[in-house]
Amino acid sequence: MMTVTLYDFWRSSAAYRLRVAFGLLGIDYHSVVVDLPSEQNRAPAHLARNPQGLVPAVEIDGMMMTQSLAILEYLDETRGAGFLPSDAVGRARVRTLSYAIAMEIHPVCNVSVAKFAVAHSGGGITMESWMETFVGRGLAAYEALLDHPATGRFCHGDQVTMADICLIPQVYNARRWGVDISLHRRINAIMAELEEIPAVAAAHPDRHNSKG
Ligand SMILES: N[C@@H](CCC(=O)N[C@@H](CS)C(=O)NCC(=O)O)C(=O)O
Repeated sequence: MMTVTLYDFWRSSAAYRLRVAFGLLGIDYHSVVVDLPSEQNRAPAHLARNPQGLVPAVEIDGMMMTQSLAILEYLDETRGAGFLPSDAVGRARVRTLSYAIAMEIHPVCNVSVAKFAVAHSGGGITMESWMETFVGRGLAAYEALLDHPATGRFCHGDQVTMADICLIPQVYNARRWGVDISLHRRINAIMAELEEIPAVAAAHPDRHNSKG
């Protein structure tokens, strides 16, 4: 069996998605830390893996892959992961939920983006106010999207899908920045179910902080 290598950073939401996925699939991977605070992601060695200078990157099946959602879909197609439902309507819904986080909340709340906004705001914006605004607004919309007959124990039915894999790191970030999500009944119920799963617990950033 070929080794899978995850170019990882403990606090990266996108890398956290893949740690969850590998854990759920029982894929034993080798982790290589790309330290974001010291900008190792901008070093030539990492740019050769991912010209975008972002984590994660994954070496799998003889390829270097980037973009966590593309990798999740690849795992689904090649490993029968069940991260996407078998019906077209279900797949569309799981993608809708996943994109609501990965393409709307996450890019705006990338720490490098938020820091840029804070630095150019003349003191009007703090990291906390930025996160409160965009994570708060995004997860409120997510909670509303979950008000749907297809929501089950998890975001879509009773099986963990890509939507749950996107939700887990986003809730971690909400907690990290003190964003109040206590009234989001559906998100909190689903998170309680997810946190019971050993592979989900094992992927938590606190278990991967090399400085911790
Ligand atoms: N859409 C990408 C997002 C990747 C991404 O934004 N990674 C962040 C960490 S979560 C990063 O590497 N940030 C470094 C930077 O912005 O300089 C994915 O899902 O893989």
